[in-house]
Amino acid sequence: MIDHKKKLTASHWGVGVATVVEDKIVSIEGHSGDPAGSKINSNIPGSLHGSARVLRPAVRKSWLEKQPNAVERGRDVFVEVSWDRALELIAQDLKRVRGIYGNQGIFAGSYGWSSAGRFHHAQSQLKRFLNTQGGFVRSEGNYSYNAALGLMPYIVGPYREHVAQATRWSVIAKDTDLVVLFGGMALRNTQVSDGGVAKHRMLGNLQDCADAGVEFVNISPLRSDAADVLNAQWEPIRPGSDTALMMGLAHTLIKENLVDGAFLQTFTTGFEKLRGYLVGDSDGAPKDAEWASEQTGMSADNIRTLARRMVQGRTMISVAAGVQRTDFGEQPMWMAIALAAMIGQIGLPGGGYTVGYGVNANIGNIERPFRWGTMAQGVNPVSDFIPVAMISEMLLNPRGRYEYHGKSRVFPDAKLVWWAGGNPFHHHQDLNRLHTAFQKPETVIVNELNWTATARHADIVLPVTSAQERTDFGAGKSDNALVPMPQVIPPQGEARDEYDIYADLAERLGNRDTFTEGRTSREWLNEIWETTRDRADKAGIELPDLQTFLDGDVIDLPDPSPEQVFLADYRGDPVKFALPTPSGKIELFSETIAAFDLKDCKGHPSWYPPRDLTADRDAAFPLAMLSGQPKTRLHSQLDNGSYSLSHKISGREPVLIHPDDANNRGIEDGSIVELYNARGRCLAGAKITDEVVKGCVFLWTGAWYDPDFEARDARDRHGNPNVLTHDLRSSSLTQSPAAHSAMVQLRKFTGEIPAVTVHEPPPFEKEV
Ligand SMILES: Nc1nc2c(c(=O)[nH]1)N[C@H]1C(S)=C(S)[C@@H](COP(=O)(O)OP(=O)(O)OC[C@H]3O[C@@H](n4cnc5c(=O)[nH]c(N)nc54)[C@H](O)[C@@H]3O)O[C@H]1N2
Ligand SMILES: Nc1nc2c(c(=O)[nH]1)N[C@H]1C(S)=C(S)[C@@H](COP(=O)(O)OP(=O)(O)OC[C@H]3O[C@@H](n4cnc5c(=O)[nH]c(N)nc54)[C@H](O)[C@@H]3O)O[C@H]1N2
Ligand SMILES: [Mo]
Repeated sequence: MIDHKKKLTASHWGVGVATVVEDKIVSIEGHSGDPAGSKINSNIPGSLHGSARVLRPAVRKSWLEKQPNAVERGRDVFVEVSWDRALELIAQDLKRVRGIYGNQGIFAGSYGWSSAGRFHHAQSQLKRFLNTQGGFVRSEGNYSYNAALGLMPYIVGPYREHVAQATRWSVIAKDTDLVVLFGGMALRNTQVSDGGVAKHRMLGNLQDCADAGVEFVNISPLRSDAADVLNAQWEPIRPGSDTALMMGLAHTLIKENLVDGAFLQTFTTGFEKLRGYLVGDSDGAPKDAEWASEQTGMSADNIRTLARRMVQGRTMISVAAGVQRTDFGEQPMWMAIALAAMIGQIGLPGGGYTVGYGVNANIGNIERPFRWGTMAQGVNPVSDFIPVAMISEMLLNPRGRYEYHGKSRVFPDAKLVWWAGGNPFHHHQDLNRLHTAFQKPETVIVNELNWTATARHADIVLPVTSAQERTDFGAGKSDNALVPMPQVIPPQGEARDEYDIYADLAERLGNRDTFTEGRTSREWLNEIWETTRDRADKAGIELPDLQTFLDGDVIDLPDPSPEQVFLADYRGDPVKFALPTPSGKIELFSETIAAFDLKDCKGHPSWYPPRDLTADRDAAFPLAMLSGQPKTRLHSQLDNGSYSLSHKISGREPVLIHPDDANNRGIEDGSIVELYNARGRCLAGAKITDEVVKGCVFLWTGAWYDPDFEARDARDRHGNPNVLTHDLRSSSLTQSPAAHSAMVQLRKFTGEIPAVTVHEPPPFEKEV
């Protein structure tokens, strides 16, 4: 029986059961069907009802007064206005920008995770609306695994399809002897899956592997990147040195005659060229175990021993997505595939490689049995786009040139920027540079739940409903469950559904029906549900009507391929299942990439040390800073919720520091510290622990950026690592973000500790 005081809700981190008292969510419990529900849910009540909520439409004062440069974006005060006024301002400005610059003047790449729910998806709604208004410049790719998306088609095939075919953890438990984890497989990250996850299976699966005697090696600067149950051997290497380690392993295999020549012959192309580089024929520098030890900090003996172990039994090589979110992040993936090919177990149960285990809850666990219904976004009449991580680059260099996949392209000139469902002042690197770049457009519009730094950098801020304030249905992109998302509470303040906002805007622009097709949001939801129902029917599964579904419980669907083994078909028949690469094989040398003649990505995997390290070796910024995903929230979402706050140290994000690095600097556990480099500085709370390798500090991403413009370098008071990261991309091949490659210095903060201000709303003024 469903208790009607309690209602289901879905988020990217799982299903929750909300208890509501007087129209407020007071708590959210896990769902009984989930063996390991996520505590991230407990951020929802505090954040939805928190003081940072955007409650009314607001306009930046200088922009409203038509003196847009009077006060910088990000520092200005806001004037709250009526919905009528806000929509009229937007309609007029859209007409103005289109009239002068055409739709190429509108940038609405709008990257970000927004919330779960098939219909009220922020980007889809914005894109559909702008498509009915002549289009917009979009962005391509993501911040998660962009180097993989870009590289894989040249060398093995499309990344998304391949990772969906990852060998199942149940197969690993049965067939694998050794799993070598580059970048670990952080259990904390498997709380999350895009669109939702109804059952958290990962801990159970890892426990099964451990019980079956599978051995794990965790090659990562952070010990806790491997779950405790795995009892993994820890090899803490220097960040950004994985390619060198893999080369040392490969060199050992070559030297000791342990390479599977028959596999290389049948299934790959280009090995001889790579071999020439590894043994030093092509550049006079053999990439042997001693050389690799220099680069990585792992002993040469341990490298050789690991290489031998990898050919003794069935070995799975896993590369975490974080490892490719680095300078030259294409290389460790390519080299991992080369290493797996040399071992010769690709396509065998439990052997080969995977890039992306742990990037979400479902990789290697489950897949959807058929595709869910979706709201059509229509066609974008503007074909221009930018690679997603070039946002600052684009704003600062309108009409400038850049390289991308061997082509020279030209940046658009973005005059109006619209962001819905993402937080660039969380996700982008080098935030001081982004702050400067955000001064460039004529108009910035942001739809938000909360007064994030991005909202504070807007001219017009629209308050939108949260997933709990509207009716929807949840279904993760890689999950096998359908989750009712009935409206749980009324909208807070004057927040509105984005669909209704765009319908009214389209009306002001004279084409409401083109956007709505005459339907209400409930009618659209029904349409999407009916499409899902039809597809289920074709798969032999009966689903109820929408209302019955919304009144009911989670619907679990079957797993389409529980025994999946990645590339088993290719191994079985390399002609019939030829790979979609130019040679039809795994390309250890790519003629296509070689022909691009790039400095930062050659025709075969190559070693490039991280950029900050070569620039600042032994110099002012000796510590490598990692900034992985936080255990206590999804990115920056709901940062002012109770679970997220409970881990902060005096209100700052914790930074993990090795005891030796702390002692040298007189830092005690719980001290407030200042991290800095040539790009910026921030405060954080010291957590001293030997789970992080000496020489490396780890600052979780997602603390809302809180710049103190009166302090040096506009020091962030809160602990946002992206004031320190560079926004150079991985390479000119894929132009991917490289957040994990940054060098910093650290000291105890002795000044007066400023209060964190970003969890409170910005200053408002009345209109004069
Ligand atoms: N240093 C460093 N930086 C990183 C990373 C890293 O490892 N290190 N990781 C990168 C990765 S992998 C990613 S994916 C990105 C994530 O970057 P984002 O996806 O931009 O981060 P989120 O915090 O999820 O931002 C989503 C925003 O949408 C808002 N929102 C939620 N629901 C709705 C809605 O219905 N409508 C609207 N309009 N808004 C809504 C939330 O309040 C939030 O502000 O960060 C990247 N940045
Ligand atoms: N709780 C929670 N879970 C999440 C998210 C979240 O925000 N919160 N975000 C989700 C998203 S959008 C994504 S894309 C995934 C990201 O999933 P991943 O990309 O796997 O996660 P990261 O935390 O960036 O990196 C994993 C680990 O890689 C290690 N690492 C970093 N650089 C290097 C290196 O050069 N070499 C080696 N060997 N190791 C390195 C770090 O120690 C880090 O802990 O997580 C998802 N899951
Ligand atoms: Mo991501």
